[in-house]
Amino acid sequence: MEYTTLLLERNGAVTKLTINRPQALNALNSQVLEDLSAAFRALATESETGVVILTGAGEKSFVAGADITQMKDMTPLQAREFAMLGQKVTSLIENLPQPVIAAVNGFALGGGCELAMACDIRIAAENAKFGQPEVGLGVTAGFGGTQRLPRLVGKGKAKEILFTGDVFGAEEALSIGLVDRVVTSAELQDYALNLARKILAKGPVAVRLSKAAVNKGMDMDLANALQYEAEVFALCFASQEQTEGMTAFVEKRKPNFTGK
Ligand code: DAK
Repeated sequence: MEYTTLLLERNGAVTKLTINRPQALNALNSQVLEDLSAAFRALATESETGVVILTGAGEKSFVAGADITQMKDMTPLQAREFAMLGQKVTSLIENLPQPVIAAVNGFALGGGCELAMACDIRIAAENAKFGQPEVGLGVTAGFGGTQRLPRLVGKGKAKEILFTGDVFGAEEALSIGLVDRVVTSAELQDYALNLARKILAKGPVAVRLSKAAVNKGMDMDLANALQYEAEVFALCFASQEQTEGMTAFVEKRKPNFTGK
């Protein structure tokens, strides 16, 4: 499928989505959000895609936030619709069965930071810049930032970031747990692709269930989350993958996973 504001590239079982509005630093307007929503809905049922990489076009920006030009004259009802569209996209990413890697290639501000936070793993180029500058524009974060940021970096740090609107670099993002690794700009896309391939070499059913267990478990109390983990673990024993993985170990060979 063709998208107006997205480039979709397939590299074996890795699908890369590139937000392609470099003239506006890949800011999220309604069209980008509609395209992302359609793309992730389609990917959810695509068995050929094992891992998704999300990045931004150009060398300067992942996503410089929601489109301020579009938001400027919104009515409260339009703002609500816009926030719901952004939240739909972030939820689609979070609930996508396959892992999603954000390759953050520059500015990840406001809605851009929120988009990256909805992904499973964040790899940042050393020139990446993060922040939630919404308070400087007279609004709160609207695409999940007030909820996902404290879950990633803790309540105090999240409040400091949300109250000050400060922009900070990749090393600081790494030190607070907002990103998982920092690499050079030149290495970023290959690093993300190799990480995707490393994941693809493992059991796809187990990887998908691991994502569900972490995400759902984080929203439960520990006792229920552990019960959920046990159910997910049990479910693996209904897959061919578990038989193949364990048989391969016993036979001292590499497993041949088929995703079943
Ligand atoms: N929206 C629209 N256009 C943007 C943009 C943005 N967020 N960011 C950059 N651009 C455009 C610039 O206007 C400029 O366009 P032209 O003037 O060339 O036509 C082009 O991209 C290049 O940008 P600059 O010339 O400004 O480039 P610089 O290198 O000088 O500066 C910058 C880069 C990233 C520091 C700067 O562009 C900047 O500060 N951008 C805004 C960053 C920002 O504040 N982002 C957060 C946006 S607020 C909600 C729903 C959603 C949200 C909140 C509430 N609800 C409904 C409750 C989300 C809010 C946000 O994300």
